[in-house]
Amino acid sequence: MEKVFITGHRNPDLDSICSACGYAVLKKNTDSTRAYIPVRPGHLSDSNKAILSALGIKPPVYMRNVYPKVSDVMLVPELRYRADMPLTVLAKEYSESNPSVVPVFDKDRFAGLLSVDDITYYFMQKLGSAGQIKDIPMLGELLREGGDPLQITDLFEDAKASLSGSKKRGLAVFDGEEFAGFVTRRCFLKAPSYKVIMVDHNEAGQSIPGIESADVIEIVDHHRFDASKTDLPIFIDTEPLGSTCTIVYQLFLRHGMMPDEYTARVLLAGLISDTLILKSPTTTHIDRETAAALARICKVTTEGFGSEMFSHVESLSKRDPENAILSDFKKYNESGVKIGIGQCEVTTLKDIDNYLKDYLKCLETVREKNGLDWAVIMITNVLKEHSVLLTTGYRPEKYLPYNKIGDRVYDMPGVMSRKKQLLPEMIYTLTSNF
Ligand SMILES: [Mn+2]
Repeated sequence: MEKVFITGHRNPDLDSICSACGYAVLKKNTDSTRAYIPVRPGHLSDSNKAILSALGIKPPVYMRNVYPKVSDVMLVPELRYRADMPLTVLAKEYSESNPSVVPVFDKDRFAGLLSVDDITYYFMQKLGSAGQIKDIPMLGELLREGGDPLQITDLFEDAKASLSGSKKRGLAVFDGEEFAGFVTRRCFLKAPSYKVIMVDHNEAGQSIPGIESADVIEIVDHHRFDASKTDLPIFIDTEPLGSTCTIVYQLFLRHGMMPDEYTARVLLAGLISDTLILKSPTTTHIDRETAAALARICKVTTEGFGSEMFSHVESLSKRDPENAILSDFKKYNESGVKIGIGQCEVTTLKDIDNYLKDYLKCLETVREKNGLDWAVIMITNVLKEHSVLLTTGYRPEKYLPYNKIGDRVYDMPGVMSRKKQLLPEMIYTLTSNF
């Protein structure tokens, strides 16, 4: 069955994780012709791991990239020819399909790929030295040095280059130590592309590596729209709602379906997390109604569910700064300026002096490592609707409309949303001529 991978953005937050899982359930319910597999292209933060495990939610599998791999094009032999078989056993196969290579086995162990060149070479050598051929050789006698074998996870393009750079007609493919199949030049005529549904993001730069070589067949998102051009018409549902999980629930309704209790809990977790317990200004009445409906299915209250969730959030003083900053870090390119904005949720800002210095220092490292002009992190108290902004030194920083409360530190009471509140202000400082 054809596989479709459903992925959120690279730094998977709970909305990304949960909308991918929830949408996979809806897709399975509405289309049985394909296998829908939720994946995550990045690692979960410790807090999110703790939240998911407390809620009994299984995170999607990690997927490194969607570049086509050797395993997508390799051939798996139907028959296993053994080294102690005479060449005559190949006569039928050669007259029917004229294979360029045939894998040969020594009992169960892979012995080598036998190519038509090897056979020709053997007979030419014999004719050259003896002037005639008396015996029919065994397959094992015909084998010569093979090229370097590939691994099933090798990328299509790399493998194609290895094969075309060698004199061989084919290369063996291994899964670790085990023989898995082989490739010939014909396998590389056309690169296969993975089918992908993007949720909770639509920009290729934030997506799973290799997205440019994939077929994006759907987008379900609630961010500003900056998607790549597609070859075919595709299903797109982007709405300015508080979470992608809200949109996924609305899509359940559109199909005349209700999520089961587990899926409702998954969607509610993403919704509560992205809207910061419905307090973020990104929250709409549709988010509130959706949260209420999902809470009813799970037999919980939104508030109770939210406080339980956020009680698993670790204090920033206990976390590794780089890890914390990067756990929910988004990059933007605005008027040629490369910006990175991280957001960390906390349940108090009182202990901020304990870690402020370390985080400011680390923010500079993060900026440098990522080739950014400007990096900031907003530390948001989700219970009090209050954030503090730490920033690297960057000239327009002083035009931000917030109270400076320390060197490269700003107070942002009431600011909860990176997307709706902070990012527009940062863009404004960049595009205005002060
Ligand atoms: Mn989201």
